Amino acid sequence: MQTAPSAGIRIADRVRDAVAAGRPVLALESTILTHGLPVPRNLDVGLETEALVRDADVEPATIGVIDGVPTVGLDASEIERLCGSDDVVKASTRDLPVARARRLDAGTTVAATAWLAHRAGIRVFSTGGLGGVHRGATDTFDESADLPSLAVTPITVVSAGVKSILDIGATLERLETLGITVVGYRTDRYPGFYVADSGFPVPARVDSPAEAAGVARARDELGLDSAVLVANPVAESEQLDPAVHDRVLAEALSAAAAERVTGHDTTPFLLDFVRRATGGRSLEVNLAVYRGNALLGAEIARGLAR
Ligand code: PSU
Ligand code: MN
Repeated sequence: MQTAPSAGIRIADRVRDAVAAGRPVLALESTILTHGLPVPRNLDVGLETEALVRDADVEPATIGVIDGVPTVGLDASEIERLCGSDDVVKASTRDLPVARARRLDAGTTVAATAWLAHRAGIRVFSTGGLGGVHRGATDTFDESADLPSLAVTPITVVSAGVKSILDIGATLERLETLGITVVGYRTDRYPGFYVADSGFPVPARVDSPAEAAGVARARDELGLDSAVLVANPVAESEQLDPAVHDRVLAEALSAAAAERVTGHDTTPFLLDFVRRATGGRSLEVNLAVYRGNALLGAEIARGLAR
């Protein structure tokens, strides 16, 4: 059965119009709001990030699921609804059919958001940290669906790398295997989210939004279906103290093991543990990183729209 590219998805008129007119649009995810940040800060972040993007003359499109309907371009009241309720689930791509059939509200992960954004014709997406390969994945097989999804979604994703709660080396190997293009933004080092340098190199670097847009355009010209990941490090002056980082990380990992946290609960559990154990400092870093990624994503979206 042939279906329209956006069948089953609700796209806000302002987003549809901007895409149709070739104006720049930036997709934003909602799991970062529903499962990555504490209430009520999550709502402020959701709305402030949209404002930041609008101030850069780019149309923001926060993506999530309302009453089962994947929605590209949530309005303020819908963002508020997702940020304020305990009944909101976390939806990666495979969860969308169940959410739809049961009319659930859901935050969408990077995997689901990227796919929905692409279906809506959006070319750039900013997030905080990507999902990746969990530590111990050789036993658990716990690798985020973000990775295989990005291999088949031709979009540009701005992130600050992956958090060191994951196995960063294994994540980079999987990105290579999956044929996903990775470039460092003004760096030769892959960032570790809370810290500017994860200890691993990036295969290539770009030094301007225009250069990042050029790589995305080249991907399109080549007809490749994979994502371009732009890894944007936190400023060294704003990063989490590496010594604090290493100590808290070890504690978080042993707490998760002791409490037998598994599956899609793992990432929210570890993030919350790190936030409490750093007295909220990790949260401030998280927000600085996310703002930076939204701003860079907006600039790349403008570069692509030109
Ligand atoms: N990493 C973060 N913050 C987050 C997430 C990841 O630092 O909020 C969220 C993103 O939405 C990401 C998802 O797509 O968690 C990955 O979850 P999983 O590992 O269950 O696929
Ligand atoms: Mn997982």
